[in-house]
Amino acid sequence: MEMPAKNHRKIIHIDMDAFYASVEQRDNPELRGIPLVVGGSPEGRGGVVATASYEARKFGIRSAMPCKQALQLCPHAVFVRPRFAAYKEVSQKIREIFSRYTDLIEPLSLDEAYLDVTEDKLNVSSAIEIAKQIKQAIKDELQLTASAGISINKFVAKIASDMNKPDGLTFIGPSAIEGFMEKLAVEKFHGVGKVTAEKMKKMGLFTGADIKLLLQEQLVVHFGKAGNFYYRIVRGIDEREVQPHRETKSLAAEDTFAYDLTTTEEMEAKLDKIAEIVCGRLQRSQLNGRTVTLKIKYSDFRQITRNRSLAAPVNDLETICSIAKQLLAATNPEDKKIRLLGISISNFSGPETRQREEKWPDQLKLFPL
Ligand code: DCP
Ligand code: MG
Repeated sequence: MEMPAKNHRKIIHIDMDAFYASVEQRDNPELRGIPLVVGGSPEGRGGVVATASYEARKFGIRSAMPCKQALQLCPHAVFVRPRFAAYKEVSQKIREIFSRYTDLIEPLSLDEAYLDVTEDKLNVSSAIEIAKQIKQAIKDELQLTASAGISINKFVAKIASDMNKPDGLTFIGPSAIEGFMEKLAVEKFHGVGKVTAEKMKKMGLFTGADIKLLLQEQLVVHFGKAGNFYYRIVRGIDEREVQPHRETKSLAAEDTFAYDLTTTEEMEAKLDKIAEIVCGRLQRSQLNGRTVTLKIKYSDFRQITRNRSLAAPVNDLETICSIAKQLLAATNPEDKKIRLLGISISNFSGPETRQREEKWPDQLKLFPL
């Protein structure tokens, strides 16, 4: 197998196999080896499939499908409700396993993460070997399987992890990348949603090779800023870094009232509650903010915001509450009826704050439950 050259990064993307369903099958032996659907109930409306065991996938059952349809495809499938706390616990444990090798871990959801192992804490050096060891640790310690994709950038590593599921390990080395990208169908590009994929196909763009024939300017005309990304990615260029913390720009809470507020007393009582929620979130995220913003929506739907920036960042309830009330007082609140109040804190400094250079979002996942 070809090894990444010294000047290349070593990126691993790990994604758990049939995550919720595998945890259920692990914890409930009677659910093993059978078509299992985790999600809403098949009776009634609105229930959707969060995920299905590989046994259920043989019948065509997929994430986000209505449970009713899943039941039609496989009448003997067993349906269970999700247990998010259990999945969160597993998620923390897999992150602990990752952290044995690197601190450059960028979780994308509970069950997947990018790892930059260009330098690894245990001096294993080979990214393929690290991926093998991580998969083995997940098996031994958590009785679950994961699939790994290994390459020199995030984009290719992510696609690779999906190629040999379940329990897969796929390495796409530097010299294979261009050919790989040329063959790749546009709907497999993460970041390209259904709508964009349809648009591309209408333009005769079916694979990376088709996109490669267009000039960068043409791609920008058709796809906006994303066009620049497509231009580079079909050439195997993706310099996005593995970002250990997602930047949180602001934290906010707001409340729309069942009836319009007319007295300062009522408004302040609501602000107390809203401030409590915002502060709780700030403190849990270990963030301090310098700017407090008050949002007011009136009964005629007009909306205003007022903010104040402090000399030093804060996260204590008393300060935030008192600033919000001062901002409110300055708006002559009793002159109008108020239907919504909100408080947001921004301008952070704290361990989570980092400037992100990343411009291209990873595919957003729908969690319809
Ligand atoms: N999920 C969800 N709704 C979706 C997609 C996913 O609730 N539309 C949840 C359930 C999945 C988990 O997120 O178990 C992880 O999503 P994946 O896309 O990684 O799917 P799985 O891990 O279930 O299967 P795979 O083996 O294909 O990764
Ligand atoms: Mg998964």
